[in-house]
Amino acid sequence: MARPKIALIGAGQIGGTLAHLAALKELGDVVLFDIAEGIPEGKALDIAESGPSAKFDAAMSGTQSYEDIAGADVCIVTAGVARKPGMSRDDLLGINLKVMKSVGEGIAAHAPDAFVICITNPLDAMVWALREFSGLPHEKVCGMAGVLDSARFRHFLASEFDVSMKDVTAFVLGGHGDTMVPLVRYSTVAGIPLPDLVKMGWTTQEKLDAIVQRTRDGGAEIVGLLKTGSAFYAPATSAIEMAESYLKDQKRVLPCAAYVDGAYGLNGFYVGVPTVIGAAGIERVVEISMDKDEQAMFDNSVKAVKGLVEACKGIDNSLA
Ligand code: A3D
Repeated sequence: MARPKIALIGAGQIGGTLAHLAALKELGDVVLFDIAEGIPEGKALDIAESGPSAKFDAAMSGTQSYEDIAGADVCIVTAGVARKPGMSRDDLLGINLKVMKSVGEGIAAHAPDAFVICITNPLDAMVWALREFSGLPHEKVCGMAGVLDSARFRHFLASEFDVSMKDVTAFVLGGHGDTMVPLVRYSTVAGIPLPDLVKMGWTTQEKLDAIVQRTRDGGAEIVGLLKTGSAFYAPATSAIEMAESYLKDQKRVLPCAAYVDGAYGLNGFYVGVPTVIGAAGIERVVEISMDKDEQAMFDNSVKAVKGLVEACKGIDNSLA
């Protein structure tokens, strides 16, 4: 059987890391697409030359032509601009909306059967716009944010408790941004919910609140340190986890920006929710019950995302 084909639209910091990880994990042959001449070709060749030492079998190529993504099984989209210090994710809206239009049309023309994972910010609005521009089925287009946000939460919790990150599960809902909703009640260490761990004296409520806030600010913390761009290792690793679940029909339960129609009282809207990712794409949206405070935070997050979607419609008439 031929290897799967993975098209990476955008060969910047995240795109290059995605290509490297896909190769190391032998997920398939990789095509890097970018408008910047030489960058995708150079990264593809560099990674291919690491193959003999890393011992992977995967073809790597770079291109400026959408024709070369033909028949891709997975497309991961990072095309656009990333945040610089002082910029919010929402500042990127106008620029990246135009990019989503060209990317959506390119995918529709050459890889209409692909499972598409959008990473470009502001995430929840861009994944919606990308789906609109591409016309692909809703279950085949999703956004990566929840896996990253919950990985950050898990990392901070594991450090606080001095336990393995493998035994920490965490739950983050809502939009990717300042209004994201880390759900403490559904986050555990080996099945023990965080509120119980506070009662057991493993941490204090104040420390837990600080970790929740650090998770919300996780992207900005990295931007502040790097100064020239935003996070890329963890975002790429998160998207690869989602792509692998699709390609291998793992049916992992992963939070992502998915099209929600019916659940959570939403009618046809992209927002961060727990999903099952398998061979059919987003196979299920998992609806959990929320208490009053959690629901209020989620509603606030949905409102923020709705505002961004409306802003997109104001910029591009074809979306209205
Ligand atoms: P960067 O290294 O700047 O790469 C972006 C690439 O896109 C560059 O190589 C550009 O040449 C290319 N590009 C620009 N316009 C086009 C186009 N029309 N077609 C094809 N390629 C184009 O950025 P990055 O890789 O660090 O980040 C990429 C995106 O991911 C940004 O929008 C970030 O804000 C976003 N991001 C999202 C998360 C989430 O958790 C959702 C995390 C980190 C970054």
